Amino acid sequence: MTMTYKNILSAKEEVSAKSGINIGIVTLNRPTVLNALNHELMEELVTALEEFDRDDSVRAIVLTGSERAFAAGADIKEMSDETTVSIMLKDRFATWDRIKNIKKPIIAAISGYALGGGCELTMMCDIIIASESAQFGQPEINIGVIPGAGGTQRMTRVLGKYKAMELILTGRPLLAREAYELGLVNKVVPVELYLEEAKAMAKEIAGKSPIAVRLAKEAVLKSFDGPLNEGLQFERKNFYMLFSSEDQKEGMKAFLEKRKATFTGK
Ligand code: DAK
Repeated sequence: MTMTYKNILSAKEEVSAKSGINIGIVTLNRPTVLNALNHELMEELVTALEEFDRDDSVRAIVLTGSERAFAAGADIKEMSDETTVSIMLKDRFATWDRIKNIKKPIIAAISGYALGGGCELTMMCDIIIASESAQFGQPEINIGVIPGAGGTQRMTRVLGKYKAMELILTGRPLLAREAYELGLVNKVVPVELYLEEAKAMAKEIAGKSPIAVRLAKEAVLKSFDGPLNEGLQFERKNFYMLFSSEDQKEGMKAFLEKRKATFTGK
């Protein structure tokens, strides 16, 4: 059963008629504040993502906002009166950390503002499709703080030290084309198409072996964690593991028999 939420929308879409295979779509929905990420929205978002992660019929997830804004950051109103002690004790990052544990691929469909926490949330996704109007930035410096939900780390890993330093110290956003050239987004498409493009990518991935997709995502993310050799060993272990799946047998057999594979996720 799909739950109803106050600050987000959550829906499933079938990959093809009667396939029984779905993609999940989560839409941030606080339009009056440009989808500012308050705690209630983040709790709902994580609940919806975890629900899709548990649902065997869902093979990939699209995360999106509105045409005007994916999210203009964490909710500044909610944060403004916090003190060091109060913000530490609330431990709101625990909610954000749960997104790291989502095993299915998350494709971000971004239009308009993806700023501050909105940019950090985008960078927690696995693939990023942007509309021509998208802009990505970490403007926290303008309100006297720094990125807190991973921006200094994830942006630096993608853009390198100098570009990340410039963006984080000036607060200036990157426009979609520039973000594409620098490798922060996978694809830039006209505004009318960004959501469709992200759904198409999700549906393409949904046709693959879910067990191989899961282990591939895990292995790619592992490359951010530590030394190359450790990552290579981790990748190899996942590769070996797939040879005990039925999907590996079916995938290779189908190739040799020149037919399309039918994956069951076993
Ligand atoms: N928070 C709260 N309200 C926001 C908001 C935000 N981040 N961004 C926009 N709004 C509200 C505006 O106040 C306005 O509300 P009303 O005045 O109509 O009541 C409404 O959305 C429309 O915004 P504007 O009138 O400003 O619209 P414009 O088109 O003129 O400007 C803008 C759009 C995106 C350039 C501007 O709104 C803007 O600069 N927004 C703030 C961007 C920003 O500084 N973002 C970074 C926030 S700091 C954490 C996790 C994450 C974070 C921190 C902690 N924990 C788990 C503890 C992350 C921190 C951040 O993201």
